[in-house]
Amino acid sequence: IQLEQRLRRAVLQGEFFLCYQPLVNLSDRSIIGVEALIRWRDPKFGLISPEQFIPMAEETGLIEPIGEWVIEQALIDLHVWHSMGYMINMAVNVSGRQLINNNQTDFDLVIDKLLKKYDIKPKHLHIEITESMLMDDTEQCLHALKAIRDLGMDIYIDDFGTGYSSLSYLKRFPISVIKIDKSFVDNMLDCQSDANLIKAIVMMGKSLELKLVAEGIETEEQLQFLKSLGCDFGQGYLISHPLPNQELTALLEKSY
Ligand code: G
Ligand code: G
Ligand code: NA
Repeated sequence: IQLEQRLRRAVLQGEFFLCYQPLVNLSDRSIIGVEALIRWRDPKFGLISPEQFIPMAEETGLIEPIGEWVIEQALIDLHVWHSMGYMINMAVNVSGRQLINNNQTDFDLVIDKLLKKYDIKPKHLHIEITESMLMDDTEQCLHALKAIRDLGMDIYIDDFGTGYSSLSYLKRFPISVIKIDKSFVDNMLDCQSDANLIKAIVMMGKSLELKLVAEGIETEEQLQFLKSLGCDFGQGYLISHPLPNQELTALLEKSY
């Protein structure tokens, strides 16, 4: 209850900010996009991890205003980068509660309005959802995702391989990108079965004409191995930690 009250206050007082983690092309390490990651700085307790407050936000419905704030702030920053000539993509994490919400407003309409407000093309905004989300309330979820896809946005499936994935979801839902969970990348070079699993995911993704992102790349060896398997894109501390907007701007200036 205490966390819930603090979270309500955080929404009203704007205690959130975003960090952006680059996503690079593994072949030449060029930055093709960023993932927006929310941060909460509580005036008394300091930084609180999204792993601690997102579940509470989902339970209480506060994820709806928080999630909308995330998309708007991400588009405000993306508008700045685009106007500087950095035509990168923006990926935002979206909870099931945002797709299937209570306030009778279709998620795609909310997004469409924000895209127009900040003059961003739908192909530059991507949505990350988790495998487990596809398990819940499938029909409504499918409907909402198709509407987003019809706008021209890409949908990523996050933490792939950790949930109860049924491969049929990949066909049934309008997914264009698979993000291989960092737990597999962590162990890949020491554990043959994790390496084989990644190989299998990459092969399957390719045969379904999906793009592949590996998360949690921390070493040069991991990057080279993933590249040799044919994985398209990568993210991780080797490339960059999640950065506040001004630091991301500096990185873009340095990289181009
Ligand atoms: O950035 P960090 O590693 O602390 O993120 C932890 C988790 O919180 C990740 O799994 C990430 O997907 C989730 N997360 C970060 N930002 C958001 C957000 O804006 N919305 C939702 N729903 N989840 C987020
Ligand atoms: O589940 P999701 O992919 O949204 O999680 C993103 C989280 O992973 C972020 O909180 C980010 O800080 C963290 N992260 C990103 N890159 C790395 C990495 O190379 N190593 C580790 N341990 N965590 C990472
Ligand atoms: Na994510």
